[in-house]
Amino acid sequence: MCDFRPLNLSALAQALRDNTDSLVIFHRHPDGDAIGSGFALRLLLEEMGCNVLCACEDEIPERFRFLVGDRQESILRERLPADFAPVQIITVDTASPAQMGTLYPVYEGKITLMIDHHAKGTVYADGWVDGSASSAGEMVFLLSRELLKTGRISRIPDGVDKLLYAAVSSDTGCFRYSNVTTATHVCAAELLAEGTFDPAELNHLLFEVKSEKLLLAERLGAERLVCRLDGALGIVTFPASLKQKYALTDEHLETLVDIPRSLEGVQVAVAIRQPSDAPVFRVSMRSNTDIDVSAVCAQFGGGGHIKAAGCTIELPTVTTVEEAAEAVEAAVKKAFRGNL
Ligand SMILES: [Mn+2]
Repeated sequence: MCDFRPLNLSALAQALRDNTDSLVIFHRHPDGDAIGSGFALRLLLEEMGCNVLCACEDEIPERFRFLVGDRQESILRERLPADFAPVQIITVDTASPAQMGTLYPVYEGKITLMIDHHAKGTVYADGWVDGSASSAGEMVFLLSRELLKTGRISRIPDGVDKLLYAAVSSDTGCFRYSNVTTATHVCAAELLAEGTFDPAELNHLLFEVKSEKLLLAERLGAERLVCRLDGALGIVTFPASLKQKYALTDEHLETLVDIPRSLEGVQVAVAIRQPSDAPVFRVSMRSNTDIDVSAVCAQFGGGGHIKAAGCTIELPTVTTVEEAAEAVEAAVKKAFRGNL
């Protein structure tokens, strides 16, 4: 067993090295928080004289491309320059080694620091973990101001505040979720204070603009919404056959869970999608009350936050999305007998 040191903000800032070849890693299937906080940290480290690249198991989804622009063409490991040999390796928004995919075995034991806001993770490096922070973006925001205050950088680099606002806004559902605190709003206010970006335009791009395919996926999903447990459990299932019929990608199916989540009376919202013909089912779960859906997902080896969690169901007894839905219903019942 390795003992990793928990660090606070000031210790983390001091542990950052300047003028060092560095790599910033964030979790696979990257979201706005991972991309925003990861690329903001990259710019901060560059301001400290580091040569920095970002890496992830999966490419940046199309809808987040506008955040990164031409800063880095690809974040896939195999696309990094062959002669790039980082000695400072920092992860953001990455709660466990599994979330790094194949990057982890490559960099195992070499990860310098982790910065994360997931309360229930597997610590794999020295670092700053704060389960009360809304997002990794909120933490990197505090880091950016600490670096400025202590003279490690003389200015906040162009683009950092917009990336951090995008990160915080993404992980809080545009400041609507229960992870929003006073500190989150203070962070957002300070990011806006410099007037370096247009928050209305940014939130429009993050939350309102949808591709035709995404709208199609939402319509198909809404038609497949079923309720169980007297309406307390809402489930949308999406089989591989439907995905193939309409030429949809996984990216189009990532927000399906918002459909049952918006239905009146639903306490636990579930989306179950089947990425390919194989009997493997990806489950997203949201809680509209104080029900801990990470405990439900843990029954299938998954995890996450109390109100937002996920897992993969891959069981010999489950071969269809309908069977996966039954397994989820049983798991929800088991976890909350009497409370639903
Ligand atoms: Mn996050």
